[in-house]
Amino acid sequence: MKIHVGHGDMSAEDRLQKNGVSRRDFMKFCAAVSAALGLGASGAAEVAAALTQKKRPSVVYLHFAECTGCSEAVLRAVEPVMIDTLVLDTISLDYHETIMAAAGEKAEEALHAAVHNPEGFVCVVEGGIPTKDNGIYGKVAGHTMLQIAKDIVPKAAATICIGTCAAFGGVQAAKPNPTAAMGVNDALKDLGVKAINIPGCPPSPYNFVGAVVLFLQGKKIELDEYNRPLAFYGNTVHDKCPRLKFFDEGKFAKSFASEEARMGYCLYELGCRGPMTYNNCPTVKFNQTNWPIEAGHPCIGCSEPNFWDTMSPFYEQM
Ligand code: FSX
Ligand code: SF4
Ligand code: F3S
Repeated sequence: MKIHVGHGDMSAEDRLQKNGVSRRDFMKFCAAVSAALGLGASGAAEVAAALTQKKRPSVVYLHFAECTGCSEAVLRAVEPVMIDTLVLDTISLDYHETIMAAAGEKAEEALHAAVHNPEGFVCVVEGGIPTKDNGIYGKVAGHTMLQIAKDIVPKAAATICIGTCAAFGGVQAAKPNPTAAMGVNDALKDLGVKAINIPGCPPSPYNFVGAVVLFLQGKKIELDEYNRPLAFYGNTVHDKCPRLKFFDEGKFAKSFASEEARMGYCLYELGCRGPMTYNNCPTVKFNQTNWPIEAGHPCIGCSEPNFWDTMSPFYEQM
């Protein structure tokens, strides 16, 4: 795959430093990504090398039907380094409707230029694609999301679906799914598209950055049957849950207000879907700070296909 070479003489580390990210914080972040990748502390240097390499891939980031929570998860992550600074420095983000300064025709021109960049580009998709009635229920700049996806995604050197909506359809695909919304791989299956899925509603920013790192390293990314990288989605939430010992001992919280809930008992009877959900939330956490179950909330299965239908009613034991 060919990648676009970024401009400017400054090294990536200098640019990060200029944006207030110290070498120490950067290495801490790389260690966290390395842990998410299952490489342990020794992988941090490799991650750092991938993220600071001179060649910066051109990225086209498409928004379809969703809540923009995935962009928020990446852009609002603050500790230990500003992931947005890092991500924006590592890639050349040539088109992103939420954060780009350009609007109207200028935005369209930026998209056109990025897609026709002879060095190639990587496509990131956030959001599901309404497909009913030729996709008329979702439009950007007068074009249906379905048509935009058909035009752009097959031209990309690689496509990453960020979030459950782009991966599997998400909330707009929940029953009765009035717009026949679906994930990218389903909507474009006739075009031979095989996007990498990073589901979660929203997904962990580390899983997204980790996928970018694997891509930059040119490594083969092992995927599960739903195209999720096994590095992040190889275990269930339950497998690594800190409340697992209570589950094994049959100690369950009966209500959120109970003493048992306060003591950290298992949330299975309050509707936890951790046993049937593949994700690395317990080990990676969001912002390395916390995650649903540690905060006292059951896992609702947000990284699984069609979880709005298959995992609900939430808060009821399966
Ligand atoms: Fe929202 Fe992203 Fe959920 Fe979907 O997240 S957090 S509805 S996965 O596409 O913006
Ligand atoms: Fe498993 Fe959920 Fe209980 Fe954790 S809280 S042990 S994931 S059932
Ligand atoms: Fe989602 Fe469950 Fe993790 S709800 S964020 S997969 S704990």
